[in-house]
Amino acid sequence: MTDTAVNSAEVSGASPAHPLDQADAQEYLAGRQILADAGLLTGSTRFAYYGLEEPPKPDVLAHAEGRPCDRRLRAFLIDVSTGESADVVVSLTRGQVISHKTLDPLTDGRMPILDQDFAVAEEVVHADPGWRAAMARRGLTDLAKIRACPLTAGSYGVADEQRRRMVRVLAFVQESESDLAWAHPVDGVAAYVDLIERRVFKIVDDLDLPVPRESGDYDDPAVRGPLRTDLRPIEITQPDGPSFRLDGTSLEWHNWAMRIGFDAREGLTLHQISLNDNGQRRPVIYRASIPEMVVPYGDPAPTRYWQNYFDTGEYLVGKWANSLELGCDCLGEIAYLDATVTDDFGEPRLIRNAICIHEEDFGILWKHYDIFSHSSQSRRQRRLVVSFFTTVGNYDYGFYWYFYLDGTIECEVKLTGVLFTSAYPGQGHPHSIEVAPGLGAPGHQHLFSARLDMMVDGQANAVDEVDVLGCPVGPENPFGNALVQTSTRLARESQAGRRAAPERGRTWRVVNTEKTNRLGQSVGYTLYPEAAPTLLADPGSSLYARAAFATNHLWVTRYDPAHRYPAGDFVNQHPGGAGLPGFVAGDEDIDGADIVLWHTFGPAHFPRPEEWPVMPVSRCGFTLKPTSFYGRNPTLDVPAAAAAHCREGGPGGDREGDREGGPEGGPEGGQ
Ligand SMILES: [Cu+2]
Repeated sequence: MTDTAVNSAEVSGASPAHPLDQADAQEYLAGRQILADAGLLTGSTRFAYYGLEEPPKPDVLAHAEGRPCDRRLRAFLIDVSTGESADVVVSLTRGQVISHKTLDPLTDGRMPILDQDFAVAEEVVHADPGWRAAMARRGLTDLAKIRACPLTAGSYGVADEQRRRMVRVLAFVQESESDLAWAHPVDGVAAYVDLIERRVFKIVDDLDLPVPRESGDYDDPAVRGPLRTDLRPIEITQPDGPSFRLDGTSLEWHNWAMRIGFDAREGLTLHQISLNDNGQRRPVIYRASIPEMVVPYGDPAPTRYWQNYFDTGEYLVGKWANSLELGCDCLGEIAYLDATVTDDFGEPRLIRNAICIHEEDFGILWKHYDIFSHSSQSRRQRRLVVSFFTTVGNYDYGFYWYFYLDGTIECEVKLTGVLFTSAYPGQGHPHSIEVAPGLGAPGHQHLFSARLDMMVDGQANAVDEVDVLGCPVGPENPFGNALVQTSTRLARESQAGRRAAPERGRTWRVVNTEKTNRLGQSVGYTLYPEAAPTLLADPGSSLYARAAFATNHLWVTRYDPAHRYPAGDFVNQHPGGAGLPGFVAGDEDIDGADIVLWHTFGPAHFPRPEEWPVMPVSRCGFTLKPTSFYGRNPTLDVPAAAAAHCREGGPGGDREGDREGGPEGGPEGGQ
């Protein structure tokens, strides 16, 4: 095992190599200086977000032909003494502020949670006599043992809430430094904190259930028991090194090429994903990311009905990315990329080893024993993995993108960490599951939105909804066995808000309207959804308007550089209606256009006791497969594994001379 970490701070110099490269520390500082020179930074200014303002797609594509791109940064600035907020873009190239928009929080929403809000919320509730009295009534007087969790407030049309930058605070008891506070929720008390006035303006003290006692300290021998001793080592070795090549942020592996980006809000971003097809570079996706997720909880209790966290738009998942450890988080021949984000003051902070890149054996690619020729052939699949992990409060999310030898792309989110808990109200409670004595875990959903800026063999793309149907008995189908595949073009944005239909095997095919394969079929890539429920909250609920993106599995929009976030730019306390409903309001033509797919996925999660006190990884995601993109199986050129017995083949099988010196003939073998 070797750690071949590439330090992005070292590779990026004064001018970045590519317009999509992450902003580096020097650039953040230079942008900060421009903001300061423009008089936009005072002692009470904080950066709620600071990141690269990517050039629009036409500019990036023109850059490949030598046209330079303006290098820009976007900053969300908030004055924490007044709450005044502004969305500002600076040009590093021109050394000036390009745009400055002051937000109206009642209609535009508010800035995401700041780092300092965690400390402020705890300080404020600890100092509040009403909250202390509520704790004391429950026998909790040692404030040092009470953790306060600042939770985004949502928007419920309450005037006294709308006018404030606020969080709602739930409390947990942490008995000792290593104790898992989530095991001891102080249920029934919610403090509403005004983050600008720095005070509690309301306390909801609703019910009095005992604080669950059982320890959740999963690393405590008294809780976990003795460690298993029968797990023998598994080591992954690639004696000749991995088959990918990382040059700065440009990544190549077998026929795949792409650029790796990272953003404080979205986390990992993938750009200009393409395939080499016999020397021809064929684009597939211009940009792929997961720019939003929401976790709505389903407990209607007065102290919980508002629990629905937009982890990306409200907390910024990229900012909370983990530094990954070789041998623990990532196994094998790993390359890492660092990420640079900034703190509340716009000062750069390096997250070492934020992005993990490696390749994996993935079992059988294809296999056949032929009963007539007696040829026996088998090839092994492998995949390139690009991933990062982030921690948002109690939950940890791993975002994994997989690229396979046969052109398949997969996105998988790994959900782990600790369940959000409540005191369990008693047997038969319909909205939560008892996961430890007296400890409840409310049912909830995790709804992710993937933004897939498609470019299948060029920019003239369209989406067909493809269903599979059985046919009734009739003159053309006398025995009732007929199957048909139906294909319906989603020609306008208003027709492209769609839901999965597992009973029809529904998929969505992105086709190029100008190019065909050797069989005359439109070249395409098919999106295979997992078809978990869309947003289950009532259509009349506040959340339904705020998370409108999650009410469909699919949306298709015409490319617009301003359409980046499916729940809008400023999600925190936004009253609703931003993002996708607005993007499709113009009902643009999307047939043969430059289009973006937005795909909602993720589970409805009623926890199991086996997910307590720390949750084994649960997975969700989606798959994209080439469909008529090629004219036949594109992996016939993958050589058999190197082991001699893998190369034997039957009488009509393995042919001499085909096995040496192939570009993908890396050592591989075994099961
Ligand atoms: Cu969950």
